[in-house]
Amino acid sequence: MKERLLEIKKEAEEALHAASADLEALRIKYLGKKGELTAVVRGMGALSPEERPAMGALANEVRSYIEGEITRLKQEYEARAKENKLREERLDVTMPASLPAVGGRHPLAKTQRDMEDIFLGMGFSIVDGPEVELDYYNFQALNMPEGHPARDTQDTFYITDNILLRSQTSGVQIRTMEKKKPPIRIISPGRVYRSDEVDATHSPLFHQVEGLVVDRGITMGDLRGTLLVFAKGLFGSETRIRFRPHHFPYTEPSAEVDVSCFACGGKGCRLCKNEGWIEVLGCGMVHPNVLRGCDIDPDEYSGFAFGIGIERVAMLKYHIDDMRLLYENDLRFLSQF
Ligand code: 2NL
Repeated sequence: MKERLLEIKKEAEEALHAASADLEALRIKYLGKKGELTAVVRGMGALSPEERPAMGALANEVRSYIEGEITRLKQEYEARAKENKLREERLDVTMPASLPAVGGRHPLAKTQRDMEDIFLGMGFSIVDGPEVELDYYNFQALNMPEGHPARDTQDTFYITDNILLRSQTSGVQIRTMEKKKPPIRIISPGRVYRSDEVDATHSPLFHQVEGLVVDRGITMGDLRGTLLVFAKGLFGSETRIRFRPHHFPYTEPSAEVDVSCFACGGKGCRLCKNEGWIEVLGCGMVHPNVLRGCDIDPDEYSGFAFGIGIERVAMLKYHIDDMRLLYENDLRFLSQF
């Protein structure tokens, strides 16, 4: 029996110290109700009274040795597991963070904002309106009745006979004149649509800022002064402007406006194609028929209006030679602004 007990002790010792030891399974194997040590102790009844105490002491020693080892090893395992976990989860809070990529404003949005800020500074309000518009507000109210030649050249997207995608933001301004008595001083920035083929300078969707001022005694001098402040604000304080006669059905007289080239100051360069001047907008005095249609008496009030393409200004300012770049959302392009 003594040999058996020492054998159990030795066997348990080896099993417990094996690398893959399952401590709980070994505890059951040796110390459990049906365990090996328990089986030996049960057999002690057969011993003589003289042998029993020594054998009992040895059995107890083996039991407490196994129990002690299990407890010790369990603690050792747990301590090691905790240490590993701490090591794996360690964070170096002094490490430099990887910064998230920061976006920027789109060159078109930036240009529109710059333009808005200049007009806000002159006391204009910004008004918004529908992109799906009635024929009346896009054409008729602007002195372009059915059959007017200016309608064909504009190649408009019609949705029904009298509903269309606006080809200019003027409808917003007509509504303002219908609703509000002068003085009126507004700009209407936004998307406009024309059925153009896509190329380096055309897109079926583009952006415009239109402006309108109506009050008693408004003259072309006011128009010129307003546009000069605008041009200096956008292209630099040295900028000059010039008016060239033109024709729009909704203004009379009408003009196209050039700014002195902001790249060469007017001497002539690649940007202005050696002209010294760059065309940026169209404008004029609001046609009496337009005022009358909004119930504003042209004998009492006068006004001026203008329209500026945002794409064209953005392309000039940022030296963009192809309009399509503005719509492709290629980050290699956009991240340059
Ligand atoms: C251009 C320049 C222009 C207007 C837009 C306008 C609006 C009202 C009344 C009169 Cl409500 N005019 N807008 C005036 C002149 C020019 O746009 O190049 N258009 C094709």
